[in-house]
Amino acid sequence: MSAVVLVGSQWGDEGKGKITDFLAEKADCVVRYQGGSNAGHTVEVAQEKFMLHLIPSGILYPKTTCVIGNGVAVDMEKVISELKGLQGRGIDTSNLKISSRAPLVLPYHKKIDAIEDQYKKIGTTQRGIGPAYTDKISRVGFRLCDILYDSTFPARFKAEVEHKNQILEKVYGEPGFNAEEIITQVMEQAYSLEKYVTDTSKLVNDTIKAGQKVLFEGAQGTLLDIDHGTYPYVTSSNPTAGGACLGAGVGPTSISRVLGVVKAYTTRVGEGPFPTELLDTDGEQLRQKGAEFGTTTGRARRCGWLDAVILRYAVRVNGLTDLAITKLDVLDSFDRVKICVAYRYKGKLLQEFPDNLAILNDCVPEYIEMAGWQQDISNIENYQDLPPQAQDYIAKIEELTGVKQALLAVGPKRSQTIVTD
Ligand code: 2SA
Ligand code: GDP
Ligand code: MG
Repeated sequence: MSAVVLVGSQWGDEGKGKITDFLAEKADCVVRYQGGSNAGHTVEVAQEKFMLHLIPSGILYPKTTCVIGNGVAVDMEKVISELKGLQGRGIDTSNLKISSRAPLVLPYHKKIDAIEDQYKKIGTTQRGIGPAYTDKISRVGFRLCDILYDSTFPARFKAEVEHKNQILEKVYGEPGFNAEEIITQVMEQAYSLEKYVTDTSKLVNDTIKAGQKVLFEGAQGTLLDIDHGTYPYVTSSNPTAGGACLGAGVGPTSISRVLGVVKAYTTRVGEGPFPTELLDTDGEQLRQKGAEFGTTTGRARRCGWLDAVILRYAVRVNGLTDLAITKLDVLDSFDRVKICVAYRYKGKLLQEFPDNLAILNDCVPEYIEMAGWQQDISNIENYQDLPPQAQDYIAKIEELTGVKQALLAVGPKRSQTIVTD
């Protein structure tokens, strides 16, 4: 049995797209299980760069089935445009499957997201993700199967648009939507995607039972998880490993490995606490060398040193079995690098990641400092050829987390990946 969950161990943008693409060569099926078009997963192959948002990062391999699972918030307009973009670049997208049960992101969700973020100040991507999941939980959402197979859809949808218009007009003083227009629009979109729509839980379970390899591709990261993250500065889904079971419709007994993708330093995009954030030239150096700008929105990402308190927490809540460390090359030019090993809070040393943001805001990182390697490592192909300081840095991460590294990325391209296990 081989079903691997790949999760972001920090605040997202760890390089999950790159690692998924690398592993997808040997996978029969790659499954997205949560999030939506807020995600931005970058895959670079030779001179080509692909930015994927809803479509799994296995799509570049024609033999790999790519699944958008029932846990993903599906914006049909975005799926259609992403498909067109890939097809225009000669990518075979016939291997895509979309869950008939996936909740839809509808035009009013995007508008509500943009309006509400003005006072909630989470710094969302404004892709309608929070409002779409809110409707799912409130049981007023719509799924692809509702549009495609249920004749009561137009009437139910019209009533919901009218309800949303009341909120938009009366609460926010904004114009509402023309129900007839958006009914026609969403029905056209759903029918144009119908050939991809299926019961993906059955497909994924059958694939696992047949002894084939399935890779679950997490979006965002552990600290953006609605249950385990830095609430309320989180996304509205479960990027953590448990989310793969719910968002793909598989049981936990199917999962054999949970690979945590760890960026060699830390970044965050959006608001919320960030203990190791660097507001100095070191932070700027990480941002420029690491090209730390949002893949979906282009926003500058906040940057800081690696935080082992966060990583230990990620090991715990995801049950990480091994690590894929990425972007080690970004640290190449530093003469010394730091790792946060604990937090100091009101004179006490905290080893565990706090639940409360008031505490987290007052935590001061306790750092260890290590020698940098000051050498370009982006062309190194074997682990033994890495400078000793870089090997020490990795060994320290393994020691602090208690988890071994299996993969190492030293550049954005597929070829810049070292298998170490
Ligand atoms: P949302 O839109 O409701 O999910 O926003 C809630 C918080 O989740 C953060 N978030 C992300 N953080 C990192 N990367 C994400 N994807 C894009 C990328 C982000 C971008 O790959 O760079 O382009 O800006 C992502 N998606 C959501 C978000 O910043 C909020 O803090
Ligand atoms: P994801 O959301 O986790 O898939 O990550 P993003 O694609 O949003 O951001 C990661 C960025 O780092 C992308 O631009 C990748 O091409 C790039 N990247 C991934 N791995 C490496 C690496 O090892 N070194 C460098 N320099 N860039 C990398
Ligand atoms: Mg990203």
